[in-house]
Amino acid sequence: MYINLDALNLDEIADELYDFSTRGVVAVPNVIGELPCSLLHYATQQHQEKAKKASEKHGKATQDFESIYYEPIGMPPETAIRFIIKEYRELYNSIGERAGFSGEPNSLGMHFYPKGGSGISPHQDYAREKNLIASIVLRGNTPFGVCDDHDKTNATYFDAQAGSIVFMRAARTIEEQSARPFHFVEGPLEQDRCVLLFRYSPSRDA
Ligand SMILES: O=C(O)CCC(=O)C(=O)O
Repeated sequence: MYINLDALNLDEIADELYDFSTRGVVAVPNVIGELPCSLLHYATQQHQEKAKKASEKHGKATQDFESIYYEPIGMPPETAIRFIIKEYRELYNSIGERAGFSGEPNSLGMHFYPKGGSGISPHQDYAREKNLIASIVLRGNTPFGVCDDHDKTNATYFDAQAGSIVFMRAARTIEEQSARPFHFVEGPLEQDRCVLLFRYSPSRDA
């Protein structure tokens, strides 16, 4: 297993994410051990040469990373990535059983942030992404920021070292769309950062 389920209290995670008095972000450290994290990082790096620099401005957000997205996810050749896809799907379902959602993650993003770069400024993820978003941190030590708006009002920071999983609420229903968390990765980054991002949108299955 790459994901250490003992590090995750799924009841608590589900309760907190969909408790609308919270901001809807839960970051859990040490979910992926050092060796699996290195294997995953190595496998993810094999995709970096196909990654493209993200446009500097995206809506109101500014961003500084290279990325590549697999939608639908398909079957990447690297065993480590196949394992994490399978394990994350199971984890998504386990949280879904507790939080009343279904579907199957159908987007895998890989983000490569350079050391010294400016990260990504506060933004909400797209409304089409549903239920749950997860960022699996494979490299880096940049805290994960959460705030109220594009100006970082009331910012708080979660420890999100390599090996962490950051879970983010996404809307399960139309009524929940207004509660999508504003989040950011603040530069200048002390270390390179590499993450795997899992998302689900029913529109991608259509
Ligand atoms: O790098 C991360 O962990 C988050 C990326 C992000 O905010 C996004 O893709 O919307």
